[in-house]
Amino acid sequence: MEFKITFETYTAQVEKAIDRHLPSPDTRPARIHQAMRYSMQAGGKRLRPVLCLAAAEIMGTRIDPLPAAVALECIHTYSLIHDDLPCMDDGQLRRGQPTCHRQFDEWTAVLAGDALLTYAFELIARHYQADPALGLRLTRELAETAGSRRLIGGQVEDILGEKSDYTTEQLDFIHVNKTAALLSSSLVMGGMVAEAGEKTLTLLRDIGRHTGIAFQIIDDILDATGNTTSLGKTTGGDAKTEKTTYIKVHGLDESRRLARSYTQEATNLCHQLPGNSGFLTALIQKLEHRLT
Ligand code: GRG
Repeated sequence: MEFKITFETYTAQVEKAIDRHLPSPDTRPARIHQAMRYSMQAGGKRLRPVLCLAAAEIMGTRIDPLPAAVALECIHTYSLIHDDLPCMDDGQLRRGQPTCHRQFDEWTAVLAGDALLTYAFELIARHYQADPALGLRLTRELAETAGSRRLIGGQVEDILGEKSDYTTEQLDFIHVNKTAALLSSSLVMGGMVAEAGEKTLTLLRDIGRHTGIAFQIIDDILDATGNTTSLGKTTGGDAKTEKTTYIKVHGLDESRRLARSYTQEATNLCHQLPGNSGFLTALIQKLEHRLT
C-alpha cells in the first residue's frame, strides 16, 4: 500500500510537470505541439522520471529534479514515436492509443519525435542554469545515452538483427544500450541533481543496468506471450519481424530465470545506497512481476 501511494505521488508530480513544462498546445505551429503532447500525455508508466525522482529523494535533494525527469520522458517518448514509424516497427497502438503517425501522419510523427528530443535539452539548459556545472553534467549524461553509441546504437543493431541469428554478446549490446542505458541515466541524473558522489553514481548506474536488462527480457516475454489490449501496444511484433530476442536465444523458462536473476542483482545493489532505498527496491521487484 505504501509503495502504491509513493508511486502514485511521484507519477502525479510527473504528469503535472509534463503539462507545465511542455509548450501549450496552441503554441504556433499548433500541429507539432499537439502531436508532442498527444504522445507525451497518452499515459505510460513514467518509469524513467519516477526512477529519477526516487534516486534524488534517496540522496536528499535541494534542487528540483522534475525538469530532469520530464527531459528523460521526452527522450523516451521520442524514441517510442520513432520506433513505431512504418520504416521501423510500424506499430499501430502505443499506450492504448493509435501511434503518433496513425493519429496525425508520418511527417508530423517524425517532427514530433525530433522536437521532443531537442526539447529535452532545452529543459535542462533552462532549468539548471543557476548551477551551470550541474546543467553540463546532466546534458552530457543524457546526450551520451541518447546518442549513436547507446540508445540509437542499440536500435541500429536491433534492426540489423532482424531475420538473422545474433550471438548473446550482440543481444546484450542491444539491451544494454537500447533499454538499460536510459534507465541507468534516469537514476544517475536523479543522483546528480542531489549532488551524489562518484561512488554512489556508479552504484546507481549499475542498478539501472541490471534493472534495464531485466526490464527488456520481460518486455520480450510480454511481446511473445502478452496481449495487445492489456498492454496497450502492438504485441507479437518481434516474431513477425523475426527479431532476435532473449526468448529466441535462451527460451522462455531461461529468460524468466535471467529476468529474476538481474532483478535480484539490482535489488542487492540498492541496499548499498546511502539512504532509504525501500521504494526503489520495491519498484524494481514490481517490474519483474509485470510477468505474473
Ligand atoms: C532512437 C528510434 C530510436 C529508438 C531507440 C527505445 C527504442 C530504441 C525503441 C523503443 C521501443 C522499445 C521496445 C524499446 C525498448 C525499451 C522499452 C521496453 C520501451 C517501453 O518502455 P515502457 O514499457 O513504456 O516503460 P511506457 O509506454 O510505459 O512509457
